[in-house]
Parts: sequence; structure tokens; C-alpha cells
Amino acid sequence: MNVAAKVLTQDELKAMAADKAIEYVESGMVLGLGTGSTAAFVVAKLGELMKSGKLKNIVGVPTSKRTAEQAASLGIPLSVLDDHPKIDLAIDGADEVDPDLNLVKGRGGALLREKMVEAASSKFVVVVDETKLVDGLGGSGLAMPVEVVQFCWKYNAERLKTLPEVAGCEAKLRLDGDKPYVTDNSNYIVDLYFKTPIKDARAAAKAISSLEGVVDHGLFLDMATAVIIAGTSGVSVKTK
Ligand code: ABF
Repeated sequence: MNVAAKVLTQDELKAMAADKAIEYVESGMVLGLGTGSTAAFVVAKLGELMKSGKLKNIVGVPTSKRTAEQAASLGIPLSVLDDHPKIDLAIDGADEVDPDLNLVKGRGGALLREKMVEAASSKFVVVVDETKLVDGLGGSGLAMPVEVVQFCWKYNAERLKTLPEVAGCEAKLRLDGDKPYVTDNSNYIVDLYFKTPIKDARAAAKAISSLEGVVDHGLFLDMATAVIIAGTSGVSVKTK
């Protein structure tokens, strides 16, 4: 009898990626804890393994208030970069992954803390399902976030739009209902939308960062050590 292959849900794929990522974790590590639905599977798995005693003496450095709450509810000891400036391993999701393992992150709104924690990590492992793979960053047509100070955000949105490095993009203030979305750092997010992939992500990152009032952006270039991709045909790991 022919048994049709089971179609996996996106959540099942995310859980598969998380299971693989947790293999990188060793007792005694300081761990950067990501944000988002895929990272939440990693935190849940970590909580289980710590509860069963298979992993011990882990300290987690969360990348958002949301993740801090989840980790605390699972009894994972938490810290901050001020007390643990060197992180052994960070595991987090992403919104887009290009063939060189450069990323767009921050659609979940936690880009600044994610970038700070992941930049301080010796290893940064990214967990995604295969829908996140793109040929070029910005290519999904979905948001590439820029965290800006609240002060004169419109002025900054206009300036972002006119940067030649991101020519042709649209810039929209992220909303939470009918109010501006406010990040954990009390800033706003201006989402950039591209019709075609960003030609030179490095130049775009530099130009965006050069604007006063921009706090950070969702281009995470040359940061990932490995990307774990869960797809219908299984889990694969890409490294540089
Ligand atoms: C975080 O969560 C973000 O950088 C990214 O925006 C998002 C991905 O979320 P999900 O795993 O829910 O798709 O990692």
C-alpha cells in the first residue's frame, strides 16, 4: 500500500529545527535566547532538558521581555549582558536567510536586543523553516525593520526612503492596533518594503546606520555561524 508522505505543519518544522539546535547546547554555557515562534520552541526544549537534569548550570540572556517571561516560567536562570558580556552560544530565528547566511531579522520587533546579544556570542545558530530562504535580502517582499527613536520618526522615515542604497523602498511606521508599535527599548519601528532584493546589503546597512535617530536595523550580516533549516525533506545545517 502506498502511504502518502505526511505533510508537516510549519510548527512541526520549527520544532524540528529547535531539536537540532539544542544539540549545540552544553551544560555550563551562557546562552543567548532568541525571540519569535521558532526561538520559543528552543527555549521550551531547553526548559525540558534542564528540568530533567540533562542540561545543568545554564544561564540564559534573553533578547526580549517576551523571551525573558517564557524562560523565567520554565525556571531557566537569566542574566543580562552587563553581567555576562561574553555569550557562548546564541540561538534565534530569522525572517530571511540568503545563500551567504546573511539575515533579515526583527519582524518580531526585538532586533536591537537580538543584535546586541548575538554580536556578543562566540557562536550564533539560526533556526528557520525553509520558507525563510531567499535569493537576496529584502526579496520576500515582507518588512525589513528599522528601529528609530520616537522623536520625529516621520522625518527619519522620509530620509530612509530617499537613501540611494535602498532606492524604491516603501517606509511604513509599524502599528500595534491603531497606535505605533513600541519596542522593548521604547522606540518605534519603521518597516521598509522592497519590490526587488536589496542590491548591496552591506552598503544599505551602512547608509541606514548613518542616519541620526536610527537605533539599529534588521540586516544581520556576517553574524550567523550556522543556519539550521527544517524542510519537508528533513533538517539540514548550513555553515559558511
Ligand atoms: C526573531 O523572530 C526575529 O528576529 C524574527 O523577526 C522572528 C522570526 O520569527 P518566527 O520564528 O516566529 O518566524 O528571531
